[in-house]
Amino acid sequence: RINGTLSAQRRLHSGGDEVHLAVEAQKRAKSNAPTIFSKIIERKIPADIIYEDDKCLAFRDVNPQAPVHFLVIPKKIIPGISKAEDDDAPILGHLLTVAKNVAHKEGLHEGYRLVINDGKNGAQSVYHLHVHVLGGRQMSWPPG
Ligand code: TR5
Repeated sequence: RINGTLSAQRRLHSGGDEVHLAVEAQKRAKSNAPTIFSKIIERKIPADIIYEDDKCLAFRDVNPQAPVHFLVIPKKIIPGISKAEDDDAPILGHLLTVAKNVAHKEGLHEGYRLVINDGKNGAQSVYHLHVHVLGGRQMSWPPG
């Protein structure tokens, strides 16, 4: 109960559930356990996959923040953009190329937004690099 109250207070002061999720996710990341996205790549858990090649996968976000919201992830395990090596440049470029090709296929002809959250301050909640593609509505700026 005390712990519950403390963590609720921390949530209140630190900005919301995304931050709480990000803090918990960062603890899990330190254990190097495979993430839920590894399980999606291995088809151990289902996802709505809309594109796949030998290097990456795109699937719809389970909690969409826009009429179209999908994620593009590398099959190689890179925990986040800050953990990418300089040698990862080709795969990073490939993720962006796939993101724009699938965005086109999804009919996002009026524009869209790409987002990569990193670490606690970026409110990253899954420590397997992913590019969010959000579209189908007017975006605003700045993001929260
Ligand atoms: O907060 P970051 O940037 O790390 O984004 C992680 C994203 O993964 C969030 O937008 C979640 O909604 C999304 N997510 C989490 C799970 C999940 C998913 N998208 C598709 N399928 C998912 N499964 C099966 N399980 C999840 N835990």
